[in-house]
Amino acid sequence: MIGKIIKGIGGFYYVHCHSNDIYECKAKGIFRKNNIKPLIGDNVEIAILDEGEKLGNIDVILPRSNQLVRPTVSNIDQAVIVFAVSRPEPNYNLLDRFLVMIEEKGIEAIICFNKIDILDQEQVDAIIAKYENTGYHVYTTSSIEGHGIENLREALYNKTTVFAGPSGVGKSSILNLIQTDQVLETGIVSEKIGRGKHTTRHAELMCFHEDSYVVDTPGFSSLGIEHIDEAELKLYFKEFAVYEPYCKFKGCNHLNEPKCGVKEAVQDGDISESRYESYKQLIDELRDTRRW
Ligand SMILES: Nc1nc2c(ncn2[C@@H]2O[C@H](COP(=O)(O)OP(=O)(O)O)[C@@H](O)[C@H]2O)c(=O)[nH]1
Ligand SMILES: [Mg+2]
Ligand SMILES: [Zn+2]
Repeated sequence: MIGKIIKGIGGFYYVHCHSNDIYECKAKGIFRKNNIKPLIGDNVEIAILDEGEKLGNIDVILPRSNQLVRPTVSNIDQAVIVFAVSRPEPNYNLLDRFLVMIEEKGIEAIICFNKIDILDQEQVDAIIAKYENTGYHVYTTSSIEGHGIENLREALYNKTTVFAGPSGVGKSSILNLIQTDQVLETGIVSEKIGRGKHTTRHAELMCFHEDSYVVDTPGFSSLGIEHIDEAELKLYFKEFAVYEPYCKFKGCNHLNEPKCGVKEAVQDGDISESRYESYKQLIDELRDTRRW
């Protein structure tokens, strides 16, 4: 039988199968001998030892499409980067840093601005505008009022999605809603859910719909980018590529070069200033770390 590892505790792996049953499995000694550790997210073939007790053995780990380090999860299809529109104020540099990291891993990214109940529509629009021409889908939600949750949930169907973002922005609250079957567009969210009690320690995949899994991450404290090449960074600001053909110099890094298509696009308002600022700040940071 084929299934997906959703949780690992003390040498046991919990494998979620199409039947919707979860089997408690051990990994065969051969994995340990070959130094292969099953990961959350792995698609595996299991042999059932006891159908009644739901016990099994992991026989085969199917090839992984990718692997994240924090949290350690494999076969991620996409990431939702969650920021609050307020409380805490969005830190766009940090948001762009998340996007860079995810682009670098070749994973699709979605942006979600939560807590829209705190601001009025105009203020929210001004925030979204910064990502308008980036090619990223931007979702707006309020996990307190239930707004936008259903739209977001539909974007997660048939995929394994990691939720990332700073702590306190509402990741766990959103995930709690995504897992409850009827999301209330009108705002009656139970106390327990609304308060976001759930704290995140171990990575665990949660199946909320057929073939649809989500995983929460503890708030990231730091996001190292120092392994990225200075000349490579621009590749991870996807929207720059459209304007690069208008740069006079081949291999233009869009910094001090004259006749730069990207800088012109920023001036014309086609590339968001805050995105370009993030780019320059990250370049400075890369140069500083190289110097040290
Ligand atoms: N006003 C408002 N507060 C929210 C919303 N979503 C979450 N919160 C609150 O923000 C705090 C942090 O939420 P939590 O889900 O734990 O954030 P996490 O650290 O990203 O997982 C909690 O006090 C939540 O009640 C929202 O949409 N609107
Ligand atoms: Mg949380
Ligand atoms: Zn340029």
